Amino acid sequence: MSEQEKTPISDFYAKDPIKADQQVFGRKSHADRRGFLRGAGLAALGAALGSGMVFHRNFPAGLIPQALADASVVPGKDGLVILNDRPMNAETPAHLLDDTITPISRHFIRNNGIPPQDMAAHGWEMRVDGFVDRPLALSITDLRRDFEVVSRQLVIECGGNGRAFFDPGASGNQWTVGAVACAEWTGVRLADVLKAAGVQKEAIYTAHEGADMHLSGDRAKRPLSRGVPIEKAMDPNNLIAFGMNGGDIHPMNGAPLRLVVPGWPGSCSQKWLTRITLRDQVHDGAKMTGTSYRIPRYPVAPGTDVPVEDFEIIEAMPVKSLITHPVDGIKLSRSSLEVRGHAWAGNGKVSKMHVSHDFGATWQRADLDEPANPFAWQHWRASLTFPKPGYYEIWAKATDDHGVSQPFTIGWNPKGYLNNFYHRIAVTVTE
Ligand SMILES: Nc1nc2c(c(=O)[nH]1)N[C@H]1C(S)=C(S)[C@@H](COP(=O)(O)O)O[C@H]1N2
Ligand SMILES: [Mo]
Repeated sequence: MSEQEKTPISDFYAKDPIKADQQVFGRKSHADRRGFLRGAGLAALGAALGSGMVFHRNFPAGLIPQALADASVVPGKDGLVILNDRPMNAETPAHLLDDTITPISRHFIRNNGIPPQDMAAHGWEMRVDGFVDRPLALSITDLRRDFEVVSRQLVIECGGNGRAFFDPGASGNQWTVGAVACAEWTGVRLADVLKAAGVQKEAIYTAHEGADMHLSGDRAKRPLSRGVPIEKAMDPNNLIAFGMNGGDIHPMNGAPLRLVVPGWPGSCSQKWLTRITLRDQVHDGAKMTGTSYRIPRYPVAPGTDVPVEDFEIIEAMPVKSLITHPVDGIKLSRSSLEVRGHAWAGNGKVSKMHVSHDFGATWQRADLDEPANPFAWQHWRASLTFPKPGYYEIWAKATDDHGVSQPFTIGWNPKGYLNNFYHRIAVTVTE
C-alpha cells in the first residue's frame, strides 16, 4: 500500500482522534472496548485499506488493521511499530534510531492510560506539596521565569525494553529493542524546584502525578504514579521539561510538561505532569507496588515463581547498546562494513564498546564518543571486515565505568524487565 492510500485514516485521526475512534470502533468512550466497526468508520477504513474488510464483524474493537499498524495514525510519528493502541505503545526499529539526537517523530511512546484531552501549555499548572516548607503552584511561565532553563540530551528507556526475548515469556508490551530514545529536553532542574519549595527532613521519596486517565475511565484511579528516593530526585540532571528538540513536546511524549529522570526506568519520568508530592515513606502509587517495575532480590532460574515480598524496586537501568547502522538483515556485496550505534548506562558512563562478527569468539574495540552531557547516549563506530561470503551476525557489547558488561544471556525475571543482552543483527555477504 502506498503512502498516498494511507492518508485518509491518518487525516481522519489527525483532525479529531477521539471522534475518529468513536466512528471507527463505535465506542462511546475510550474505556469501552466492545465497539464494532460500522457506518462512517467502516467506510473510512475501507478507503484507507483500499478494499472492504470482509469479516469486519469479527474485527476486535481497539485494534488497528495490520496494514495500517504503523504510527502514521499518530500524527507527528513516523516509522514506529505499534504494539498496542489502547493504551498507545509504539517502539522504534533500531535502524531508525541512527540519529545523534532522536527526532521527535522517532521517540517511542509508552502510555499506561489515556492521554489528557487538553494539553495546552497556557493555563497548565503543576503543584509541589507534601513535606515541603512552601507548597508551590507553578505555571510553565513561572517555571521559565523563576528557574534556570537548561537543555540536556537524556536517554529515556522503558524498564520493559527487550521483554519480547524472554523465555518463558513475560506478560506486558512485547518490546524488542526500540523502547529507548535520546532526545534533547529543555526545562528546569527538578532539584531547583524542590529546593525552592523547601525540602523537609521527613521527605524521603517523591510521588509523581500526571493528567492522564486510567483505562477504565474511573477518575479515582491513576494509570501510573511513580516516584524516586529524594537523593535521586535531587540529582541536577533531572528535568521538569517543557521543550523537546528545540520545539514543543509531542502530545504522546507528555506535552506540555513532563519529568525526565534519566538513568532509571522510563516510568519515573511522569508525562503530563501536574503534581509532585514529597512523602515520608516509599511512594505507594499506581505501579509502585506488587511486582510492577520490580525484580526479585536474587537471581532466579527462568520460569521461577517468586513470592511478591522478594521483589525490590528497580533503580538504575543496566549498561546497554544498540546497532543503528546497518539495518538488521542487510545483504552486502563487499567484505567491509562500517557499523555504528549508541551506548548508555543508567549509572555512570559507558567506558568501552566492542563488536564481534564471529559470534563472540573475538571482539573488536569500537571507537566510542564521550556523552554530550551526563545521561546522554554515547555514539560508537567500528569497521568490520568479513573473510569470505556467507552469513554473519554482528554483536555489540558495552562496558560501563564500573567494569560491568552487557551479558550474553537474559537475566530472566518474572515481569520481563532490564533485558540488556547483546544487540545482534544479521549480515549476509554475497559472492
Ligand atoms: N503520566 C504518565 N507518565 C508516564 C507514563 C504514563 O503512562 N503516564 N508512562 C511512563 C513509562 S512506563 C515510560 S517508559 C515513559 C515513556 O516515555 P515516552 O512515552 O515519552 O517515550 O513515560 C512514563 N511516564
Ligand atoms: Mo515504561
